[in-house]
Amino acid sequence: MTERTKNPTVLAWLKEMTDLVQPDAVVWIDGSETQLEALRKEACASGELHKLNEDLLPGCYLHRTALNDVARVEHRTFICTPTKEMAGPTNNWMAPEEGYALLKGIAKGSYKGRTAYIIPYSMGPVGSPFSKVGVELTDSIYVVLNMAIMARVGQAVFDTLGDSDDWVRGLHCRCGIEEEKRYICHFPQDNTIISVNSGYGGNVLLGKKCFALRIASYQGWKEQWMAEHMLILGIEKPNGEVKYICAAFPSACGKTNLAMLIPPESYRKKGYKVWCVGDDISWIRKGADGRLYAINPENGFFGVAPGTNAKSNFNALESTRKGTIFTNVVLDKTGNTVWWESLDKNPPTDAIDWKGNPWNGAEATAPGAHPNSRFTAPAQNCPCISPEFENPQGVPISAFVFGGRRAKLAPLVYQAKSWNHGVFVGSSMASETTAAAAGAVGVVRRDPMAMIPFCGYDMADYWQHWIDMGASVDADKAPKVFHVNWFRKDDEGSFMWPGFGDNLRVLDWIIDRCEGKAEAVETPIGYLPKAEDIDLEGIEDEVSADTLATILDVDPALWRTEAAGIAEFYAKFGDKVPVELQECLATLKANVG
Ligand code: OXD
Ligand code: MN
Repeated sequence: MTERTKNPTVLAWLKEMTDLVQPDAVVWIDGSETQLEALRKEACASGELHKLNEDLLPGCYLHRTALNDVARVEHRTFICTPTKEMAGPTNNWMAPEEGYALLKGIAKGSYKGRTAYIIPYSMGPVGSPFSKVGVELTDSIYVVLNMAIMARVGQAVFDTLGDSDDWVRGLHCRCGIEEEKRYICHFPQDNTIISVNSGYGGNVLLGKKCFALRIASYQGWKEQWMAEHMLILGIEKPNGEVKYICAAFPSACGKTNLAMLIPPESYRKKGYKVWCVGDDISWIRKGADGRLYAINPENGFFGVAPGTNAKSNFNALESTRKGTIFTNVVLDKTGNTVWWESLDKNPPTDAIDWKGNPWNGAEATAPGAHPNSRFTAPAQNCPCISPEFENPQGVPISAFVFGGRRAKLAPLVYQAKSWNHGVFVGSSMASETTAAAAGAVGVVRRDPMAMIPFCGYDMADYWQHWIDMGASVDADKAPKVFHVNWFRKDDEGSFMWPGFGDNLRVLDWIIDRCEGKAEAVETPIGYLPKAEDIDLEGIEDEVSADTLATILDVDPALWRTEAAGIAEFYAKFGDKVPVELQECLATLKANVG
């Protein structure tokens, strides 16, 4: 094989891995369109991909995973730190030697009869001071083609890496897609990820959750930067100034929708615009001017298809109209296009469902697309992609926003009183379960900073890292921290806030607070807007003054229960919870008394 790099650490690792998995052939991915197109053709010939209507969906493909392999598998995801304590109470842990022995045993010889693809990729623009390199070895063309959308892939990556040892090793082996032998293991001390027996996105596109969150959160802790499960959006005010927000939400809270929102008409008329920098992950560093800057390390969107439609997220839908890979959605045989639940009211009648069976949307009793079916779409397709998307220096962050689904508790928005109080707010973030997830509805699940499944080390150390990052920037330069809740419900169970594009009304107040342009009311939990400072022009019929007052209220009795819930959650971390956060909890308890 012609080697594409002279990096001795890359070559040594590839030799060790190929000796282990024993492929029939080895292909270096150079990122060229010619090579990718040849792979698409090969995958179509083997049935791994299905080419969609070139006129309606140019360059788009459909893939179906195995029926037992449709989502991330948190219970089979492990952090393999030298001790269990280092992984903390919220991660599954395996000793590194045990992890390597088990996974190498499974991987051994698993590429026999198959081709090994070597994918050099950069998370972040190639050469940016924020960016990091990974090399993924995979036996799946689907993985190669998805990685080529989600990351910057190709020869330029090896060229910038040079002889450096600062790169993340990722071995992916499809094996037999056996559920009971599926493992996703992370070795933060070795910059290594091994994933076996899956072909589903989050488990196998190793640059995404595995590297850009689990390994990178650990790297950030050691190197004084942050890897966060946050979208990044820019709000352009009528005067042309753009302010950037990073926001973290647990799943099923509309993160991709917020990242690409379309301003309400009254805001559009005034000249507001929203720019999407990223919908899932932020890497954050201190800039030369002492402010915090963020990049989106990804190059595409791996979004959930069902629920995406022209009303909920026009920009996401537009992003999927070319160069996109769809996974586990419905194939409309008539037009050779795709469909998913809630795309529109016209499900195809002559179709194939995600399982590969004939499906008639007019009569079907079961969904045609898997609820976790996905699109992998290039970020550059997004009509509101930020002009700063490729900026190697990132964008300056004015505010961090945390959120969750709370039917009665959290007000529409509140501001933390300080950076450390903001860390407390993020650490106690929670969502109530919806009918979309298995199990009881309305159960409070804590998901600090939306990082529970993605933090590569002890979460209490991670909170301390947040506190330390805040201390490293001057107080007047630190982003302000907020909490939002789009999901307050009335006594009949109806949502009280319209959400979607109207969430800009709340983000607008947030930006005004950051600029010192809006006043606030001090409450036991933080600063709340004055009702008159939330602009309701155009939605006065939907959100009455009484409704707004209700979703801006703070009920001490509910917050007493919440404080007890936070204390119970913190108890899991023993005496590792930073004293600053314990103090915030004590203050909250005293305030709601
Ligand atoms: C995702 C997730 O797919 O957070 O982005 O699960
Ligand atoms: Mn995510």
